Amino acid sequence: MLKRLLVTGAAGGLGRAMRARMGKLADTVRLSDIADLGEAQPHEELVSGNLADAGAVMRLVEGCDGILHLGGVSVEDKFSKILDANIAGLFNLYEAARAHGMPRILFASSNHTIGYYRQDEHIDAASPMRPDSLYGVSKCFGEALARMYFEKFGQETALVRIGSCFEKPRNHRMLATWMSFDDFEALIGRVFTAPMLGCPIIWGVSNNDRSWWDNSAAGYLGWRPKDNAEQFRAELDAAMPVPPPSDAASLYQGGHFVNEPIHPEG
Ligand code: NAI
Ligand code: 15L
Repeated sequence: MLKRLLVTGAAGGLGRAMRARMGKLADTVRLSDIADLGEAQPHEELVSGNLADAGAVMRLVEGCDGILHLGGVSVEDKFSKILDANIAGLFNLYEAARAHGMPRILFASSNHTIGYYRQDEHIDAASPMRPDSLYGVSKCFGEALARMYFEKFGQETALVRIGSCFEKPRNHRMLATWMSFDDFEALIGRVFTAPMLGCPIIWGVSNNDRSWWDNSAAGYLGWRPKDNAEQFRAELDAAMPVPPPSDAASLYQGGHFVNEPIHPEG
Protein backbone atom coordinates (compact mmCIF):
# COMPACT_ATOMS: atom_id res chain seq x y z
CA MET A 1 0.00 0.00 0.00
CA LEU A 2 1.35 3.41 -0.99
CA LYS A 3 1.00 6.39 1.31
CA ARG A 4 0.33 8.94 -1.43
CA LEU A 5 -0.03 8.16 -5.14
CA LEU A 6 0.17 11.07 -7.58
CA VAL A 7 -1.98 10.68 -10.70
CA THR A 8 -1.23 13.26 -13.40
CA GLY A 9 -3.67 13.73 -16.28
CA ALA A 10 -6.40 12.72 -13.84
CA ALA A 11 -9.13 14.65 -15.70
CA GLY A 12 -8.47 12.73 -18.94
CA GLY A 13 -10.08 9.55 -20.23
CA LEU A 14 -7.75 7.12 -18.48
CA GLY A 15 -7.46 9.29 -15.39
CA ARG A 16 -11.23 9.28 -14.96
CA ALA A 17 -11.39 5.53 -15.58
CA MET A 18 -8.65 4.78 -12.99
CA ARG A 19 -9.57 7.40 -10.38
CA ALA A 20 -11.96 5.37 -8.22
CA ARG A 21 -9.79 2.26 -8.57
CA MET A 22 -6.63 3.93 -7.21
CA GLY A 23 -8.10 4.22 -3.69
CA LYS A 24 -7.29 0.50 -3.27
CA LEU A 25 -3.61 1.15 -3.86
CA ALA A 26 -2.88 4.23 -1.74
CA ASP A 27 -4.07 5.87 1.48
CA THR A 28 -4.21 9.20 -0.34
CA VAL A 29 -4.53 9.82 -4.07
CA ARG A 30 -3.28 13.20 -5.28
CA LEU A 31 -4.99 14.03 -8.57
CA SER A 32 -3.57 16.64 -10.88
CA ASP A 33 -4.47 18.14 -14.25
CA ILE A 34 -4.64 21.43 -16.09
CA ALA A 35 -8.36 20.72 -16.63
CA ASP A 36 -11.16 20.61 -14.06
CA LEU A 37 -10.97 17.66 -11.62
CA GLY A 38 -14.43 17.93 -10.06
CA GLU A 39 -15.03 17.26 -6.36
CA ALA A 40 -12.49 15.52 -4.10
CA GLN A 41 -13.47 12.29 -2.33
CA PRO A 42 -12.29 11.96 1.31
CA HIS A 43 -9.08 10.10 0.33
CA GLU A 44 -8.28 12.49 -2.55
CA GLU A 45 -6.28 15.71 -2.91
CA LEU A 46 -6.83 17.87 -6.01
CA VAL A 47 -3.95 19.97 -7.34
CA SER A 48 -4.35 21.96 -10.57
CA GLY A 49 -1.25 22.74 -12.56
CA ASN A 50 0.61 22.78 -15.83
CA LEU A 51 3.28 20.11 -16.31
CA ALA A 52 5.36 22.72 -18.13
CA ASP A 53 5.68 24.74 -14.88
CA ALA A 54 8.79 23.32 -13.16
CA GLY A 55 8.06 24.94 -9.79
CA ALA A 56 4.49 23.65 -9.75
CA VAL A 57 5.61 20.12 -10.63
CA MET A 58 8.27 20.23 -7.89
CA ARG A 59 5.55 21.00 -5.31
CA LEU A 60 3.18 18.46 -6.85
CA VAL A 61 5.57 15.52 -6.41
CA GLU A 62 6.60 16.36 -2.83
CA GLY A 63 5.29 13.79 -0.37
CA CYS A 64 4.34 11.17 -2.99
CA ASP A 65 5.72 7.60 -2.96
CA GLY A 66 4.31 6.62 -6.37
CA ILE A 67 3.45 8.44 -9.61
CA LEU A 68 0.99 7.32 -12.29
CA HIS A 69 1.96 9.70 -15.09
CA LEU A 70 -0.95 9.97 -17.50
CA GLY A 71 -0.77 13.73 -18.12
CA GLY A 72 0.17 15.33 -21.41
CA VAL A 73 -0.84 15.65 -25.05
CA SER A 74 -2.28 12.26 -26.02
CA VAL A 75 -2.61 12.53 -29.82
CA GLU A 76 -0.75 14.25 -32.65
CA ASP A 77 -0.64 18.04 -32.23
CA LYS A 78 1.49 21.14 -32.84
CA PHE A 79 5.10 20.67 -31.79
CA SER A 80 4.91 23.60 -29.34
CA LYS A 81 2.12 21.90 -27.35
CA ILE A 82 3.92 18.56 -27.36
CA LEU A 83 7.14 20.29 -26.35
CA ASP A 84 5.56 21.91 -23.28
CA ALA A 85 3.50 19.01 -21.98
CA ASN A 86 5.37 15.87 -23.03
CA ILE A 87 9.01 16.96 -23.24
CA ALA A 88 9.52 19.85 -20.77
CA GLY A 89 6.76 18.32 -18.62
CA LEU A 90 8.54 15.00 -18.42
CA PHE A 91 11.86 16.58 -17.54
CA ASN A 92 10.12 18.58 -14.80
CA LEU A 93 8.56 15.39 -13.43
CA TYR A 94 11.85 13.48 -13.30
CA GLU A 95 13.71 16.36 -11.70
CA ALA A 96 10.96 16.63 -9.07
CA ALA A 97 11.10 12.88 -8.48
CA ARG A 98 14.89 13.08 -8.05
CA ALA A 99 14.48 15.85 -5.48
CA HIS A 100 11.78 13.97 -3.55
CA GLY A 101 13.07 10.45 -2.90
CA MET A 102 12.62 8.92 -6.36
CA PRO A 103 9.07 7.55 -6.07
CA ARG A 104 8.40 4.72 -8.53
CA ILE A 105 6.83 6.00 -11.77
CA LEU A 106 4.48 4.40 -14.27
CA PHE A 107 4.94 6.37 -17.50
CA ALA A 108 2.05 6.13 -19.95
CA SER A 109 4.04 5.63 -23.13
CA SER A 110 2.34 4.59 -26.35
CA ASN A 111 2.26 2.16 -29.24
CA HIS A 112 3.00 5.22 -31.40
CA THR A 113 6.68 4.79 -30.43
CA ILE A 114 6.59 1.86 -32.89
CA GLY A 115 3.67 2.77 -35.17
CA TYR A 116 5.52 2.27 -38.46
CA TYR A 117 5.85 -1.50 -37.96
CA ARG A 118 3.42 -3.30 -40.18
CA GLN A 119 0.63 -5.38 -38.73
CA ASP A 120 2.15 -8.60 -40.10
CA GLU A 121 5.31 -8.04 -37.98
CA HIS A 122 5.77 -9.30 -34.42
CA ILE A 123 8.00 -7.24 -32.15
CA ASP A 124 9.25 -7.20 -28.59
CA ALA A 125 10.80 -4.76 -26.14
CA ALA A 126 14.17 -4.94 -27.93
CA SER A 127 12.79 -3.93 -31.34
CA PRO A 128 13.99 -0.49 -32.50
CA MET A 129 11.61 2.42 -32.10
CA ARG A 130 9.72 3.51 -35.22
CA PRO A 131 7.60 6.49 -34.12
CA ASP A 132 4.75 7.48 -36.40
CA SER A 133 4.17 11.11 -35.28
CA LEU A 134 5.69 13.94 -33.23
CA TYR A 135 3.48 12.60 -30.44
CA GLY A 136 5.18 9.21 -30.84
CA VAL A 137 8.59 10.90 -30.84
CA SER A 138 7.72 12.61 -27.54
CA LYS A 139 6.97 9.20 -26.02
CA CYS A 140 10.34 7.92 -27.32
CA PHE A 141 11.91 10.91 -25.57
CA GLY A 142 10.05 10.03 -22.38
CA GLU A 143 11.28 6.45 -22.49
CA ALA A 144 14.87 7.59 -23.11
CA LEU A 145 14.70 10.15 -20.30
CA ALA A 146 13.35 7.55 -17.87
CA ARG A 147 16.10 5.15 -18.90
CA MET A 148 18.77 7.79 -18.24
CA TYR A 149 17.38 8.53 -14.76
CA PHE A 150 17.44 4.78 -14.08
CA GLU A 151 21.05 4.34 -15.23
CA LYS A 152 22.30 7.53 -13.55
CA PHE A 153 20.28 7.59 -10.33
CA GLY A 154 18.43 4.27 -9.99
CA GLN A 155 15.01 5.87 -10.56
CA GLU A 156 12.57 3.02 -11.33
CA THR A 157 9.95 3.46 -14.08
CA ALA A 158 7.54 1.16 -15.87
CA LEU A 159 7.50 2.26 -19.52
CA VAL A 160 4.01 1.12 -20.44
CA ARG A 161 3.47 1.26 -24.19
CA ILE A 162 -0.30 1.44 -24.05
CA GLY A 163 -2.11 0.13 -27.12
CA SER A 164 -5.71 1.39 -26.98
CA CYS A 165 -7.15 1.63 -23.47
CA PHE A 166 -10.84 2.36 -23.73
CA GLU A 167 -14.01 0.73 -22.40
CA LYS A 168 -14.05 -1.41 -25.54
CA PRO A 169 -12.26 -1.51 -28.92
CA ARG A 170 -13.45 1.30 -31.21
CA ASN A 171 -12.34 -0.18 -34.55
CA HIS A 172 -10.91 -3.37 -36.03
CA ARG A 173 -7.27 -2.36 -35.40
CA MET A 174 -8.05 -2.23 -31.70
CA LEU A 175 -8.85 -5.96 -31.73
CA ALA A 176 -5.04 -6.23 -31.51
CA THR A 177 -4.18 -3.09 -29.50
CA TRP A 178 -6.98 -2.98 -26.89
CA MET A 179 -6.27 -3.06 -23.15
CA SER A 180 -9.23 -3.27 -20.78
CA PHE A 181 -9.54 -0.97 -17.78
CA ASP A 182 -9.43 -4.05 -15.49
CA ASP A 183 -6.15 -5.23 -17.04
CA PHE A 184 -4.66 -1.73 -16.75
CA GLU A 185 -5.68 -1.54 -13.09
CA ALA A 186 -4.02 -4.91 -12.46
CA LEU A 187 -0.85 -3.73 -14.21
CA ILE A 188 -0.72 -0.54 -12.13
CA GLY A 189 -1.05 -2.70 -9.02
CA ARG A 190 1.87 -4.93 -10.09
CA VAL A 191 4.07 -1.95 -10.96
CA PHE A 192 3.64 -0.36 -7.53
CA THR A 193 3.89 -3.55 -5.46
CA ALA A 194 6.54 -5.64 -7.26
CA PRO A 195 9.64 -6.04 -5.07
CA MET A 196 11.90 -5.05 -7.97
CA LEU A 197 10.82 -3.05 -11.01
CA GLY A 198 13.84 -1.64 -12.84
CA CYS A 199 12.96 0.21 -16.03
CA PRO A 200 11.15 -2.29 -18.27
CA ILE A 201 9.23 -1.66 -21.46
CA ILE A 202 5.81 -3.26 -21.00
CA TRP A 203 3.25 -3.62 -23.77
CA GLY A 204 -0.01 -2.30 -22.36
CA VAL A 205 -2.35 -4.71 -24.06
CA SER A 206 -4.93 -7.29 -23.00
CA ASN A 207 -4.71 -11.02 -23.70
CA ASN A 208 -6.06 -10.54 -27.24
CA ASP A 209 -6.18 -13.45 -29.71
CA ARG A 210 -4.81 -11.05 -32.29
CA SER A 211 -1.55 -9.58 -31.02
CA TRP A 212 1.70 -8.14 -32.40
CA TRP A 213 3.65 -7.60 -29.17
CA ASP A 214 5.71 -10.03 -27.10
CA ASN A 215 5.70 -9.14 -23.39
CA SER A 216 7.99 -11.93 -22.22
CA ALA A 217 10.82 -9.55 -21.22
CA ALA A 218 8.51 -8.10 -18.54
CA GLY A 219 7.22 -11.52 -17.45
CA TYR A 220 9.06 -11.23 -14.11
CA LEU A 221 6.48 -8.66 -12.97
CA GLY A 222 3.82 -11.36 -12.90
CA TRP A 223 1.17 -9.30 -14.76
CA ARG A 224 -1.18 -11.66 -16.58
CA PRO A 225 -3.85 -9.70 -18.50
CA LYS A 226 -7.17 -11.57 -18.59
CA ASP A 227 -9.44 -9.80 -21.09
CA ASN A 228 -9.62 -10.47 -24.82
CA ALA A 229 -10.79 -7.97 -27.45
CA GLU A 230 -12.12 -10.85 -29.55
CA GLN A 231 -15.36 -10.77 -27.54
CA PHE A 232 -16.15 -7.49 -29.36
CA ARG A 233 -15.45 -8.64 -32.93
CA ALA A 234 -19.06 -9.41 -33.90
CA GLU A 235 -20.20 -6.07 -32.46
CA LEU A 236 -17.51 -4.22 -34.45
CA ASP A 237 -18.30 -6.13 -37.65
CA ALA A 238 -21.94 -5.10 -37.31
CA ALA A 239 -21.06 -1.47 -36.56
CA MET A 240 -18.50 -0.73 -39.29
CA PRO A 241 -16.78 -2.23 -42.33
CA VAL A 242 -13.30 -3.74 -41.98
CA PRO A 243 -10.95 -1.17 -43.59
CA PRO A 244 -9.42 -2.33 -46.91
CA PRO A 245 -5.96 -3.97 -46.77
CA SER A 246 -4.34 -0.87 -48.34
CA ASP A 247 -5.67 1.45 -45.60
CA ALA A 248 -3.18 2.58 -42.91
CA ALA A 249 -5.61 1.23 -40.32
CA SER A 250 -5.03 -2.28 -41.74
CA LEU A 251 -1.36 -1.91 -42.66
CA TYR A 252 0.43 -0.22 -39.76
CA GLN A 253 0.51 -0.96 -36.05
CA GLY A 254 0.02 2.75 -35.37
CA GLY A 255 -2.91 2.89 -37.80
CA HIS A 256 -3.88 6.33 -39.09
CA PHE A 257 -1.19 8.10 -37.03
CA VAL A 258 1.22 7.35 -39.90
CA ASN A 259 -0.85 9.70 -42.08
CA GLU A 260 -0.72 12.61 -39.64
CA PRO A 261 0.82 15.74 -41.17
CA ILE A 262 3.15 18.01 -39.19
CA HIS A 263 0.60 20.33 -37.62
CA PRO A 264 1.34 23.99 -38.38
CA GLU A 265 1.99 26.36 -35.46
CA GLY A 266 -0.33 29.31 -34.88
P1 NAI B 1 -6.37 12.37 -22.39
O1 NAI B 1 -5.98 13.33 -23.45
O2 NAI B 1 -7.82 12.05 -22.23
O3 NAI B 1 -5.80 12.87 -20.98
C1 NAI B 1 -4.59 13.56 -20.83
C2 NAI B 1 -4.76 14.58 -19.73
O4 NAI B 1 -3.54 15.32 -19.62
C3 NAI B 1 -5.89 15.60 -20.02
O5 NAI B 1 -6.84 15.61 -18.97
C4 NAI B 1 -5.16 16.93 -20.15
O6 NAI B 1 -5.88 18.02 -19.63
C5 NAI B 1 -3.88 16.66 -19.35
N1 NAI B 1 -2.80 17.55 -19.80
C6 NAI B 1 -2.46 17.83 -21.08
N2 NAI B 1 -1.47 18.74 -21.11
C7 NAI B 1 -1.20 19.05 -19.80
C8 NAI B 1 -0.29 19.93 -19.20
N3 NAI B 1 0.55 20.71 -19.92
N4 NAI B 1 -0.27 20.00 -17.84
C9 NAI B 1 -1.12 19.24 -17.11
N5 NAI B 1 -2.02 18.37 -17.63
C10 NAI B 1 -2.05 18.28 -18.97
O7 NAI B 1 -5.54 11.02 -22.66
P2 NAI B 1 -5.83 9.56 -22.10
O8 NAI B 1 -6.47 8.75 -23.16
O9 NAI B 1 -6.44 9.63 -20.77
O10 NAI B 1 -4.32 9.01 -21.98
C11 NAI B 1 -3.58 9.17 -20.78
C12 NAI B 1 -2.11 8.95 -21.09
O11 NAI B 1 -1.93 7.67 -21.66
C13 NAI B 1 -1.55 9.96 -22.12
O12 NAI B 1 -0.23 10.29 -21.74
C14 NAI B 1 -1.53 9.18 -23.42
O13 NAI B 1 -0.50 9.63 -24.27
C15 NAI B 1 -1.28 7.77 -22.92
N6 NAI B 1 -1.86 6.77 -23.82
C16 NAI B 1 -3.20 6.56 -23.84
C17 NAI B 1 -3.74 5.61 -24.68
C18 NAI B 1 -5.20 5.29 -24.66
O14 NAI B 1 -5.60 4.36 -25.38
N7 NAI B 1 -6.05 5.96 -23.88
C19 NAI B 1 -2.89 4.84 -25.60
C20 NAI B 1 -1.48 5.15 -25.49
C21 NAI B 1 -1.00 6.08 -24.62
C1 15L C 1 -2.61 6.68 -28.19
O1 15L C 1 -1.43 6.85 -27.91
C2 15L C 1 -3.63 7.70 -27.91
O2 15L C 1 -3.37 8.40 -26.71
C3 15L C 1 -5.05 7.13 -27.86
O3 15L C 1 -5.99 8.20 -27.91
C4 15L C 1 -5.29 6.17 -29.02
O4 15L C 1 -5.19 6.86 -30.23
C5 15L C 1 -4.25 5.07 -28.98
O5 15L C 1 -2.93 5.59 -28.95
C6 15L C 1 -4.33 4.10 -30.16
O6 15L C 1 -3.33 3.92 -30.85
O7 15L C 1 -5.39 3.52 -30.35
